[in-house]
Amino acid sequence: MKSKKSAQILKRALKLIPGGVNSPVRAFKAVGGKPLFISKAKGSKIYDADGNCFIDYIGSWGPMILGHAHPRVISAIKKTADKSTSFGAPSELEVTLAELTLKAFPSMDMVRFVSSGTEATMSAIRLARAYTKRDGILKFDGCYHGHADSLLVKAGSGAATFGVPDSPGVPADLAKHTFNAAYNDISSVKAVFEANPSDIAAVIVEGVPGNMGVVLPKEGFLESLKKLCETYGALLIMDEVMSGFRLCYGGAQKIHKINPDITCLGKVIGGGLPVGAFGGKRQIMEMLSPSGPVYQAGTLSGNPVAMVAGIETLKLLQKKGTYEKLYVTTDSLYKGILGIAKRHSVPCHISVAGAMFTVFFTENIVHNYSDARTSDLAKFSKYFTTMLKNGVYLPPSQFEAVFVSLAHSKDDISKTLEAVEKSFKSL
Ligand code: HOZ
Repeated sequence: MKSKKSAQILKRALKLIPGGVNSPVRAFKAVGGKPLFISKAKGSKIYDADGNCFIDYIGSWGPMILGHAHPRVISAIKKTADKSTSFGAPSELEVTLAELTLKAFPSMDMVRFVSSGTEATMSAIRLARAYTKRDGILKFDGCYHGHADSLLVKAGSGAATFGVPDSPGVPADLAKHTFNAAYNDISSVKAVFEANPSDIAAVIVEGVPGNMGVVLPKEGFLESLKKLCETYGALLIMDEVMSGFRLCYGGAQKIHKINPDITCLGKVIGGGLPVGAFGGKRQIMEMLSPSGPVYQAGTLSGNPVAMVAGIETLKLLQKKGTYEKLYVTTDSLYKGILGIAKRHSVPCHISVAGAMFTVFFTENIVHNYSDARTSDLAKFSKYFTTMLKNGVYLPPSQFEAVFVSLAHSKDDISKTLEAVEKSFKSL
């Protein structure tokens, strides 16, 4: 595999950008490699600066559910951009995307758009604190909700990958308001509530965690969480930034029949442009400025180009058979991997949620972050590296998810499985 151009760009980048990248996981450090610099992507394929072509299973970490550069999304973006790329003033497109979002998530009466998932969760926490007049929040070890200070406590994703789950720079005075519990362990949640009965403003949980790798909620876990929140007067915030339109059109809350007080969205809702959203019950949302006193704002919030990319993506996702196709493709891929693992006696557990999954190199069923950490990270790095050499671009960390798109063809899946065969043979 040629990598001369990527290496040259990296050399320039390292002088100018910390670690040469604008988001840590993509530096490939966790798998002992060097990042590839991408030049273009189309459908299921991504191309780097040296002209190498890969079957892409990162999909920009979730948003590219239709595949890269879908013609309808691109044409809508171009038409909108012709009318200016930003107004800093309201446009009808925001109302259209709000209508689509609220219809998909009946738990929300109102929504506000922001520019990233981080902004969505950060604002949701502020709102919950204001609404309940409490400071505490409860999050789960290994869950990642973006990089706002209150949420960078025992966090997953890049924070877990790089061993900084409690990042320096987060004031201890703030972090002390973040309580932690073990995912899927309702008794650990109960214990926090019992010790702090009137301190917790909100419990924040990923719809289906994808940032310690994918981990499925145990039967009844989310329901019990909601009940505990009600008992103790705390809000339930479901972070569906990743799971929102990926598990199904309506997210984890539709599948598990949960009615959260606030929902956070991102990724798919922006069709690959920077969009986040948070929404919930009217009496909570109306506390937001300018209706109420809780301040939250953004120059690029509701950006017209981003809104139209989201609108077109959601419209295409509503087509009959869309999710069934995604599930069939995902099933054929992960079941194929399990078969290969069995043939080569590679200990392997795969957690699947809709069109995302994680291969853990462990015999344990992964129910929480400490289970996820039993995965053999050296095996993961070897797996990643062989897959890349054989034309498959996977997330470069054990604590992330593989994202399947509508553009992945049967041929992509068989080529991917051929690469898995080679990779597992060498593990
Ligand atoms: N934190 C993101 C995955 N959960 C990675 C974002 C990126 O590097 O683009």
